[in-house]
Amino acid sequence: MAEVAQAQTLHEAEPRRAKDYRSAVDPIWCPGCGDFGVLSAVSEVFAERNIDPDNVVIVSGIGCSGRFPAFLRCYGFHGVHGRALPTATGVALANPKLRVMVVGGDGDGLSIGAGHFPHAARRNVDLTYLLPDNEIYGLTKGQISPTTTDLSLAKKALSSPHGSWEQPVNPVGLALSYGASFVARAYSAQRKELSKVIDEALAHRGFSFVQVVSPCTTFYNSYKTITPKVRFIDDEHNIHDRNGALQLAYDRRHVWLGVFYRDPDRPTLQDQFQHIREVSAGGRQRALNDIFRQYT
Ligand SMILES: Cc1ncc(C[n+]2csc(CCOP(=O)(O)OP(=O)(O)O)c2C)c(N)n1
Ligand code: SF4
Ligand SMILES: [Mg+2]
Repeated sequence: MAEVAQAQTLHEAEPRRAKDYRSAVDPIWCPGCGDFGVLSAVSEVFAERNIDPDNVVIVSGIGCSGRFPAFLRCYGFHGVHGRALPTATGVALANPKLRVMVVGGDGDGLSIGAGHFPHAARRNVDLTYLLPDNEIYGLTKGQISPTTTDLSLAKKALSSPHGSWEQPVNPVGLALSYGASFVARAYSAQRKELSKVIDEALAHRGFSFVQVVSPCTTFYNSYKTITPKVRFIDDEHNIHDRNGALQLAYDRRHVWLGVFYRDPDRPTLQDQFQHIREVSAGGRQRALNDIFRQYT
């Protein structure tokens, strides 16, 4: 009953505050986990935009970061490992009016779920994909992930007793190569910039991808190695130049933060489906309801 009463207050109260978007469930993340910053930034941006929680669906992967929907007061779907993007694509197509956000970690999105990333990006599904990247499998206690760059930071990595010789992937580089229409990187420890980037990602029509560097204090504490490398993308960077964006993404000396690339004009998958609906409705095909009526 308390939940119902709170939900009613949320609809009546204007303007909404960040805490209005938080559920009654408190995160059980470890102290200092970068995901706290990501959660705060998301709820702040929702509040700044006064987004109606009834129109928001958060679809998450499995992992520490995958617990997101439990902590937010809106619709949520915590599905199976690596399948957040196809699930979210279905949600976004079924009701294009919804604001769909996907939250999933580096393991979820770049290991088991890696096959879905290119297709969501190239189809330009209108959703926002936040990838909290801690360079480790946090939930399963510290195995190396596709983005692990420095094994000396991995506290356990019991699955790699002889070290790792695997080249890490670059999430921003991948998103750019896959044809994402909005690509950005943020850092959980740079809260102001993180909120700004999430805000811009939400404002974008199309597939907006944000890698959020989000250290795992328990199994891969990268704050000290990342912080000195941080640089902010300035206005001189041409945001419409994919090749220039790739160069920034693969700069090994620095961790560039901000928006790398944006193409606001590409039709979304939802636009294409709407077009097909209109073309078929205007042509020989009959609406499904008409067909069903024949058999009732
Ligand atoms: C099909 C399947 N395989 C493996 C697992 C075990 N598992 C759960 S979370 C996870 C990786 C989590 O890493 P990441 O996506 O980076 O999230 P983090 O916990 O670091 O936020 C794995 C391998 C699972 N739940 N389901
Ligand atoms: S194990 Fe790592 S990623 Fe998971 S809650 Fe703890 S600090 Fe965060
Ligand atoms: Mg991870």
